[in-house]
Amino acid sequence: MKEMVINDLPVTVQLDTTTGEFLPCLEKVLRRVSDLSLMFSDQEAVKQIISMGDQLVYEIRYYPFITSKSDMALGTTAIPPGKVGDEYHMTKGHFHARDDQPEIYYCVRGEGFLQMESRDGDYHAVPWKAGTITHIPPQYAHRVINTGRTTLVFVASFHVAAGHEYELIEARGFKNIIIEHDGKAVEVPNPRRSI
Ligand code: S6P
Ligand code: ZN
Repeated sequence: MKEMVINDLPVTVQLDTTTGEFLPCLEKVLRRVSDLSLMFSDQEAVKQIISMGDQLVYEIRYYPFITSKSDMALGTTAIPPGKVGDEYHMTKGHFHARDDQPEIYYCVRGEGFLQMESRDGDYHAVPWKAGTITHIPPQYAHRVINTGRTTLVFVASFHVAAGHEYELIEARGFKNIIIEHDGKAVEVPNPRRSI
């Protein structure tokens, strides 16, 4: 995240639950297929999509509420519908770098799954729809997948100091992947984990 300014006064923002945009917003990040190239199973599809213009997979908006004594942050993520090969659009997925940092995710639009997995392989895939709120405990990697036909939007609440660690997910992914099969979302074993 960008340089942060200390503000000890209350801050209120207004969220558009259709788009995930909120105002005021301090930072916006776009992630395209090339930013997730190691995350998708179908590497041929990844190469083809990048060569054809590199489609958008999701947008993130952040507001770090930095006071002189605290560092809560708000993030919203909007994942438009789409696939890479048979795999649905999804976030990269990460652990928090600090081992004492949980997070709350609140789905405000769309449908899909929240995958969570601890470092020693305790795996959960929670079906998600508007109104679902999940507490992600410390040291559970987390990834959201949009299996629906509309944009999936969720709100995240976390501490800036939690940090992001992407390496283990880049190296092994989650236990299962979620793909479209005969028009339906199905969970199948991650081929990278069965080697
Ligand atoms: C931060 C929080 C979210 C994600 C965002 C994108 O801890 O979990 O704001 O950063 O949903 O996901 P990713 O895996 O690309 O960081
Ligand atoms: Zn997180």
